[in-house]
Amino acid sequence: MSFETVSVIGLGYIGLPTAAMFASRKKKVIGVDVNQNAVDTINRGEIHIVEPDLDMIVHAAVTEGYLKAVTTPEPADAFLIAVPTPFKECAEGEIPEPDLRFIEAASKAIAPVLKKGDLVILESTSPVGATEQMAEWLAEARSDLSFPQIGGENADVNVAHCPERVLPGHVVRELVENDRVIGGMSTRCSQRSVELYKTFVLGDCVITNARTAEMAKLTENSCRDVQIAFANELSIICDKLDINVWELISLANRHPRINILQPGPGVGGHCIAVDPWFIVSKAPDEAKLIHTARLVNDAKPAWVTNKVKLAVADFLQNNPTKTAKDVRITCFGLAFKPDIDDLRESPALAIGQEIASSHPAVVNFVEPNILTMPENISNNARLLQIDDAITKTDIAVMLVDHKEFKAIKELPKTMVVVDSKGIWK
Ligand code: SAJ
Repeated sequence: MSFETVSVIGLGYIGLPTAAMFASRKKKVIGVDVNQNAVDTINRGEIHIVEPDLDMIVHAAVTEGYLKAVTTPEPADAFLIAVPTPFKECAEGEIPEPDLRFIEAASKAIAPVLKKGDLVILESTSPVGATEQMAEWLAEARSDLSFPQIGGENADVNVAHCPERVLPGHVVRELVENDRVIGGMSTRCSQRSVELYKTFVLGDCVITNARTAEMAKLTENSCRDVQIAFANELSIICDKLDINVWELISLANRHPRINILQPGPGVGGHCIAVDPWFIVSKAPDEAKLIHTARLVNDAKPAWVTNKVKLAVADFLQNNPTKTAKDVRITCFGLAFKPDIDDLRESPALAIGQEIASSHPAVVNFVEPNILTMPENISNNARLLQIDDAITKTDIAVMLVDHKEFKAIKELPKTMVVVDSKGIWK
């Protein structure tokens, strides 16, 4: 049975580009989101997120009539669920537990419009067992239909997990080129999912079961987290031993089998700092390395903040006529990684907030990718352009290696630099 109509539930950083790719291949796509503002924006042919090239694709898809957005699900042949999977609030020191309430809400929302022959795919990054749990929620809501946990190969509705793996900033290209891991709850579920993704995916669609597909995604992001933690730990050791960590890593990386990642102010974004906890919470006694990597990366912002405080103390010692109120600090970068505007879970933002709330003078910020300061940062902060900021800085705190900062050739000789990204060294 072919897929005439595809519905994507959750029109965020993954769901909207995915919906747009299906629409660009002339599938009829119904995008569903609880956010009325997002729905209205998309229906005007515009987008509510920043992602290169996506605006043109969405605009074409909407004006040609292949993509529409709604707030309540409508019947379709395939449903892709791409909603957030955050973790639950927990006390400091406790292991965060995944929060599946958005998957549950999406399952309950599509259940009434499901029909025999439909395919439901969970794309959201999920703890092991979430796809089976989603199938249970669907079965509870629709006792008239059979699902793979009971119906197996002959189920009325097929269910699979196919995690998204695209890198923010490169989503349009990676959606097409990356290989996909397809974890069906039965062989037929997998085969039908491959057929669906082959609408636009040029990479391989590799079949496994749902639990392995869930774990594969968590493994990829945990692997990166562990490797970044190694680089961050090295940076702290090298600081103590008076060694330039960036020179050290570039030397070690000349070994044919070594490829160390780069240290920084910590790990941000909504994926790498979150997903490893989904493994740790399921296997707390076994996941020792993954757990420690999370703690190492989460501790890095406080280490950088402390470096800034030490730099202020040094500055005052070298300038005895000045008080802390006279020290002009500028933080370079607020985003969670270079050349994007995304501030979610950004270590640079956390460091900036801490400096602005503890320093007795106004703190300058430079972030070329945003126009106004985020509301939750202290009043004690102002956004400046690069050139202006450089003339008004005693202590520069380098937090994000944006291309504009890398292009700066020379800094004033008197400027003290706390460089968490090693671009001004
Ligand atoms: N970072 C470092 N040092 C490095 C590399 C990254 O400190 O050498 C930091 C970044 O500055 C950032 C954080 O890590 O704060 C995460 O950035 P990232 O570029 O590593 O990853 P994300 O979160 O943008 O996207 C990741 C990707 N996963 C992997 O590369 C394994 C992407 O493919 C996933 O689809 C995405 O998570 C996701 O949605 O899960």
